[in-house]
Amino acid sequence: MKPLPSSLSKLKRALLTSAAVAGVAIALTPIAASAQGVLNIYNWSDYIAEDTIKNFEKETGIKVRYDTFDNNEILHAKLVAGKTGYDIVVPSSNWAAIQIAGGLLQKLDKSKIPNYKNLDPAIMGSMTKLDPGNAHIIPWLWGFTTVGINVDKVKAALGNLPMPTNPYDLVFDEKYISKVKSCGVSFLDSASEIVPTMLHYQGKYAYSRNAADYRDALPALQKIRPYVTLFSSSGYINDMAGGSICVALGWSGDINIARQRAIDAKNGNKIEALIPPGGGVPFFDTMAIPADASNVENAYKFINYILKPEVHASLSNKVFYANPNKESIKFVKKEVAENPSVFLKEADAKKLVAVDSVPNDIRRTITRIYTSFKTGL
Ligand code: N2P
Repeated sequence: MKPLPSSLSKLKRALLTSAAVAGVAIALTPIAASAQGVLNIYNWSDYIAEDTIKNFEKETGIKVRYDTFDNNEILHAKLVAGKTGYDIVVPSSNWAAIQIAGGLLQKLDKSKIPNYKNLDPAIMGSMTKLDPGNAHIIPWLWGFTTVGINVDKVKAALGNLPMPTNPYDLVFDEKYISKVKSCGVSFLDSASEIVPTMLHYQGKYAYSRNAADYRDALPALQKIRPYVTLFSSSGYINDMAGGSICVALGWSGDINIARQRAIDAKNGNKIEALIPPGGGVPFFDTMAIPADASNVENAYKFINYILKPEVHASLSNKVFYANPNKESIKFVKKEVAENPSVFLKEADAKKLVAVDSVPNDIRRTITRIYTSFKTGL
């Protein structure tokens, strides 16, 4: 090799020396930072406390990217398309069942989740129907699809008509919804929430395998369609809090978030999540690791972190959904623990429809019925 001209070789020497000196820093700093790596999470909107991710990052050195969705259909489509780039996803258990069958979620190594022991065995037992052996999914939070109201606005809109005993009448019975339309009615924008709830209202099994039950639900849905003023699965929280809608077919915790935001804003809107006396339609949202996740070890660290009693409690305290962590209850604020639409009284819990999954052909029927309802076509 031709010797380098002396000025160049001096420069090279200088570079090598400074690299050797700086090398300690260059070699160690980035490796130390990236050794902990990253974690990509895809969760529901309004479903976490402000400090959950911050504390996890501080505790582990892992850098989190956190994205949100607001219905199962969106998450499912992403998982089916593949290469989501996510390491943690949070499907409802009945959707997870389809994803498990399709090989889209990893089998969990429970030895990597020491806090698994904190989970309530009764809840875990009920989940084995959809995830045999609790092999793939760990519950995040749970709640139910129900009706939220702005108490004074609904009273005013109903006029002489007394409040129905069954809150679902407010949204599914033309007699009521035609009245409350004047103060704004919002429905969740999700086929798998609206259609099964209508079946349940009609006295059918919410997860019926009989396509005729779904076809029968369509005329009832079409009848009330003109009175639905908004379809929303997340924005309705602020609309309720602010008073631009007075009735929402929504999720129990979200309605309680709206209640809290109205209290904090001192705007006089009294929001209430109603508990259907005939039982509501519950959901269990669950943490899972996609089959093609890149940061699996970090995903385990996150699952284990969420299962710490004080962390799980902090989620319930913030978003008003019940958690499945039996050790967390002592960290749940008294007013949240005693809110009957968050941690249901036993009599109400018993009446909930047990979560089930439906086969693909029924899922397609549900989508068709919903689209036809929503678009009027
Ligand atoms: C999050 C609501 C999730 C409940 N805002 C529905 N699975």
